[in-house]
Amino acid sequence: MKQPKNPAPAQGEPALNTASPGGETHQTAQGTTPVLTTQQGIPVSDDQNSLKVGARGPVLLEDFHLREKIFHFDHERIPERVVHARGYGAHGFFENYGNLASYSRAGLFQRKGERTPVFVRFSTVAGSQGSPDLARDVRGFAVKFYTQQGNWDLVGNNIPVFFIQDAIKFPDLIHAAKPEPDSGFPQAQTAHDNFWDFISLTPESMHMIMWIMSDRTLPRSFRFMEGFGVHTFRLVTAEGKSTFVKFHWKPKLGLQSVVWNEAVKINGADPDFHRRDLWNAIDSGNFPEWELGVQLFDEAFIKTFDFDVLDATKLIPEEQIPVTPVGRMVLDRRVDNFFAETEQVAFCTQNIVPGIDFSDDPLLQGRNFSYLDTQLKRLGSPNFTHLPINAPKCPFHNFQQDGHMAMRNPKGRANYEPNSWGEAGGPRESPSAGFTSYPEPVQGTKLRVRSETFSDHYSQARQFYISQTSIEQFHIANALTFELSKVQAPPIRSRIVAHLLNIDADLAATVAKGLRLKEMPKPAVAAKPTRQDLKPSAKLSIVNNGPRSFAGRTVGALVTDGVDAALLETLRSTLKAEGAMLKLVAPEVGGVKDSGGTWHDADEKIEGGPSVLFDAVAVLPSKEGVALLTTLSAARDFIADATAHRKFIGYTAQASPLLEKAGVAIDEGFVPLNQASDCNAFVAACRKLRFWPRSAAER
Ligand code: HDE
Repeated sequence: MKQPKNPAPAQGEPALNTASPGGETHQTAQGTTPVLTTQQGIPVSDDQNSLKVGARGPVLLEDFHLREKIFHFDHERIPERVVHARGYGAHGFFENYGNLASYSRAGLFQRKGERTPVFVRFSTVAGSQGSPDLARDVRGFAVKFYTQQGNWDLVGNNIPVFFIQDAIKFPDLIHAAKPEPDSGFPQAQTAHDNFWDFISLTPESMHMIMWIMSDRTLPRSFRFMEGFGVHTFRLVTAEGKSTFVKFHWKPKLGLQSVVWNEAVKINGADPDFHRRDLWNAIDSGNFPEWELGVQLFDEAFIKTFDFDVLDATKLIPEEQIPVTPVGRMVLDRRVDNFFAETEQVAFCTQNIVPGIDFSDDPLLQGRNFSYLDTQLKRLGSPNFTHLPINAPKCPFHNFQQDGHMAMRNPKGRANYEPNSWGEAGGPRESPSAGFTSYPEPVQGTKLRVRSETFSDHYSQARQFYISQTSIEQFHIANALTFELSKVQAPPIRSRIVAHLLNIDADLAATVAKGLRLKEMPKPAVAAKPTRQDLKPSAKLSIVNNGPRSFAGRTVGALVTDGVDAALLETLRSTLKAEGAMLKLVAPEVGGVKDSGGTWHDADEKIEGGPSVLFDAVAVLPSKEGVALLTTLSAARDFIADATAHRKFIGYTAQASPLLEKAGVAIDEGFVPLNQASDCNAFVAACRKLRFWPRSAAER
């Protein structure tokens, strides 16, 4: 092919500069580079200077390019989501296993192996758009399925229960959790008076409180967390048979969380830790994957179940109704543009397709009103479905027209029906293919009341707590003590301990001691006494449901010039075989020369790559290199933090002066890496993720 006369500059090279009296940079269109234009398509000659009277004179109002550019910039922001403002999304597909067809007529569940495109957005709830990723918070797990019968939005969380039972309490809950209205802080934290004041007066939240004080709210990454539809839904067959269902997402790589001290430090070192993780995983071809599972049950189960399945503060233990996998979801494409896709995606709980239906859960019913309303506010027009990320990927036809930013309007004369224009008259109803609500018989007195079947607020909170390993119970007690230590009003602290007494006496005593409560309160008045007969459920623990391999995880290796070439090579290949990654952390980002003289670019400079960013670490300095590292506080912190966070640490004999300087005691979580053959033992240890026995309290 003939080269253009002035080829476009290579990537990373600046475009040609042309001289100017003011010395500013002008880059002019060359070769195939497009010419810059205004929104109206008018070519721009100079994008560096506004139109003035003389070089130093006032700016002219007729400068339409300046005005258009600034006008557009002024209007770049749309209101952030009132909750779940901070989020990150990716595209992928859902692949149907084929075993749900006898329960639902939904198209995506009919043909085995069929793939349905999806867009997923993960989020935190309380923080604003710029808040750090590792706030202690529930994570949103919202999935939009672009099915052939329209969009189905499963707008779930990474926790299977919720704080409240009735949507009317949602504004109060969120007001209490968000920054206090007078001071405007704290950001992205529940550790403040208003939140705990509200909670102390809302006993229905106690089950959720156990979950949010657990490590579930500190996920290591989106890839290692479960998702839940939370509410009871219905599946409906073509013959009209209904089965109740709860939806679950199970991560292929197992569950994993970070510890609190680590979370606090990650927020400083990399506030984008979770979004970066998702981006990098997809970018490197390690596509995150979950299985969609269902708990199916009928009226007969509902009659015998201990709790009301319409109460979103309760779950159904998997021991009672097992989770059946019905498909898998793979996220294999990152967004092209964060705003267009992740920010503008508009999930709506009321987006369901034929074969799926709602239950009477009052929280779900309230949500069905809220989501459509919030999208109008956020996206500014009832035409938000015209945005590509929100538009169905199946054929769709209706007579809705006009409004702000309408990209599609009906063609021809028919914009109503019934009409008598025959073929040209546009779309018509379909009693057979169309959505029909399950004809649930409903009758009753109009009442503003909470059902008595919702009144047991403590039994499942206790069940969750006793289902945790002692490590996790310790973390829950620490989290409660920390959060309540930030509460200024002592009566609020006591009221929470009073609720804990209805959950577990030891937990209440530990928190009371941690807060140094002068007096143990009486247990909170309970609408129903706590049942002591609910058995632990192993699926509720993260530690019990961790990975079996180190796949998808990362080792950070601290290296210097002279790092053992064979060791580094073997460590890299052993990790690769495991499906894990190696990142090099060096005194300078330019990299290091190994013992064989080969150059290795570093991924991080030591100050920018603290050990909190990795799942395990390896310390591989040369004899000369370690002398330098011992003088660097970041290198000492690297070791001290990895030790304090109970990580596995691979180390060479040459690393000893640094370990000594960091003041750490060698234990079985430290794996010697003296020769290449030691790498297997190190990676095998890493599969356990943490060496918990390092902390006496977690043994
Ligand atoms: Fe939401 N929720 N929510 N929520 N929610 C929103 O919709 C609301 C609830 C959840 O990534 C808003 O588009 C009410 C439970 C996720 O874009 C808003 C109630 C669960 C997302 C809203 C709840 C969720 C939202 C704000 C009580 C888990 C983010 C912006 C009845 C099952 C979706 C928006 C995304 C977002 C209302 C309770 C999950 C205001 C009224 C329970 C994952 O409409």
